Amino acid sequence: MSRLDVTESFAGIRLPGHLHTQESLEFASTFPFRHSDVLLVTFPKSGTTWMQEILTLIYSSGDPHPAKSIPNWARNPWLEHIYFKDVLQEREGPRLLTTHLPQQVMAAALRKAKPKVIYLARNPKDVLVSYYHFHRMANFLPDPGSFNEFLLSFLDGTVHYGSWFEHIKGWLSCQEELDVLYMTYEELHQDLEGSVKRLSAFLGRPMQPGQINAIERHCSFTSMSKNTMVNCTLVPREIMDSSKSQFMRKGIVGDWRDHFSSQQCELFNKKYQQEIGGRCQQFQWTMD
Ligand code: PPS
Repeated sequence: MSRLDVTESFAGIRLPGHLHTQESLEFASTFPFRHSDVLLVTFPKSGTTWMQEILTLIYSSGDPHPAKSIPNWARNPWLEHIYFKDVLQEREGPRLLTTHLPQQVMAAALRKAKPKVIYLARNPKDVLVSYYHFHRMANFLPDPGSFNEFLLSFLDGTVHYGSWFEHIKGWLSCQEELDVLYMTYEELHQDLEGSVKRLSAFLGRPMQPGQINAIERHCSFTSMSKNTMVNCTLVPREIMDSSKSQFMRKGIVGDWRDHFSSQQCELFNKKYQQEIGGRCQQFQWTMD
């Protein structure tokens, strides 16, 4: 385990060298997708792990065994991670894949095979808060500084994985040309059963009521917090220090209210208005 202090630059964004190399990023951007693939796309801290778990359970027809015995990075691997090639080699059938990369990096590869894409978004204020705490515990990310310093970097788009605003605008722009389902973290919170039904319809995987109940049980925050295949407690402390913050931290909607001052809120809302305006009106989150 190395390269904790290395930062890679790719397509104008910075990424942790612990997880990525130029070669792994290049491989992701030219990945030969199959039409049967399912690609989960998120900006970091948008509920990736939650959706990976739900997708695992949809494809196991509600059987929690794979989710409890295989780490999420092996069953829903990130295209851009160093280990991706090795994990993928053993895979057959519909492949569940994950990426944090922006649309402009992935668009060409996706246009060819048109796999199913699920874009999961979250209120960017909660993303920022979650990302800030993640920076405190993940030693492969830079020191976040104060919350205010981190907020300014987030607004500038200089945090690792780039600008949240560019990420969502890019992925929203391709709804005509790709087979994409847009969902939100807030929607999963509000109606997990309805969200699973929407997903199963999109994926063409009909689910029985008992299977949906099993997914709801296994994918609750409490249950996932105890699952060592997703809660990162098996990651050595020099890489992720759970004494500073937990990976499965709070799992709530609106935690930003306990972090933002009114000035920070005003600054954030101004940027949101400039960059996003009415683009995300279909998403269930509030900026005030
Ligand atoms: S990462 O590092 O990008 O893969 O992180 P990601 O999985 O996208 O986001 C982590 C946040 O998602 C929360 N989480 C959940 N919330 C509710 N229910 C469930 N089951 C769940 N699983 C993960 C996790 O707690 C992180 O959010 P915060 O706000 O930090 O608690």
